[in-house]
Amino acid sequence: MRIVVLAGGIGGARFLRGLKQAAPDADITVIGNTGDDIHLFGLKVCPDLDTVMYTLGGGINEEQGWGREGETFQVKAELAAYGVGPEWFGLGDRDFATHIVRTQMLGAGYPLSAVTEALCARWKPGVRLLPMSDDRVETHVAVDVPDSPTGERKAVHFQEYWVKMRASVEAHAVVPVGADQAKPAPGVLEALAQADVILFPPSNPVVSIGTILAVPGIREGIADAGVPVVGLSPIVGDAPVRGMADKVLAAIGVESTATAVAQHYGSGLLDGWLVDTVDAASVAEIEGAGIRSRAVPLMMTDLDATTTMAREALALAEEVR
Ligand code: GDP
Ligand code: FO1
Ligand code: CA
Repeated sequence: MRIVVLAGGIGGARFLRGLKQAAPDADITVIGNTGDDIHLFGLKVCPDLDTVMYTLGGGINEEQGWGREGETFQVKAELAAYGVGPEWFGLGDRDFATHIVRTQMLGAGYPLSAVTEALCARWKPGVRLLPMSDDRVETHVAVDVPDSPTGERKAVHFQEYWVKMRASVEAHAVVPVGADQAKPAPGVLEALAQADVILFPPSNPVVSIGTILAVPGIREGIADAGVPVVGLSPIVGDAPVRGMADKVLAAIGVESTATAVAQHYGSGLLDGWLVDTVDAASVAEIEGAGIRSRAVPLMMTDLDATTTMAREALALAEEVR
């Protein structure tokens, strides 16, 4: 079976661990979000690709969910001693090596997809990890300029909004800058066309899956595949399980409920949608919107629970096939 998964960082990566257990013989292609990518200290950092690669390859900091295990921060301290920031983004010494190799290869002319394949040769994630695009896409967030008498707004990089500001102020708009001009990376449309099932893990609907869908051709590729498309809600009991997804959902006028997110994707895109058992009352409304729905436990507390979630997603795909 060929499975294609659209993934952000932590939610996507953790789900993929369960999916690999649930379908050990499947051929899994991951289309990763690159809208979170940022250039720092002259290096290209791809947080979501790295989170998937490290999580599936056994190098992730488990508690944090991003970055390397056993990390140290000597380079960061030395940079700070030179007064070189930003200090709000924690790049560790081990992680730095990944960004150095990536940047060196990009400088030599390799596209991001080839670089990602090369990095994965070390980590062996057990899936084919493709960036959504080889072209630069950067998510920016429109926020108020503090204390502006004229109500001015400015755009900040997604990482500045998420990590530095901790999404503490209202997001007026979320814009995947460059997405409209971006092309799907080599292999992306081919994987969709050959897929037997397409899954949306419990990733951020706006800045992870929404960004991937903003690359022209990907949404069409999913629809044209003509196979079951099943998602799992990242919203449980009217709040994100982790992180501040509610802030970016509000920016696009979507409530933080499992139902609203399903309706946002819509029956034109989604065939099935899993909600958590605490949201069982939403199933009828989601089905009313033309999307088959089931309520099952959706907390990725351990590998067994996550594997069961992946099995439920594959079972729902068979039901709607
Ligand atoms: P990011 O790029 O690191 O933010 O990761 P993703 O976009 O892949 O996933 C983020 C989303 O995962 C958040 O909106 C969380 O609500 C969701 N999430 C994290 N852990 C769980 C979980 O155990 N269950 C569910 N249903 N969602 C989760
Ligand atoms: N997230 C943070 O909250 N603080 C950090 O200092 C931070 C550093 C960082 C370094 C490398 C990397 O791959 C990811 C990192 N993240 C950090 C996570 C990253 O910002 C994620 O993209 C967002 O948390 C949401 O997707
Ligand atoms: Ca992300």
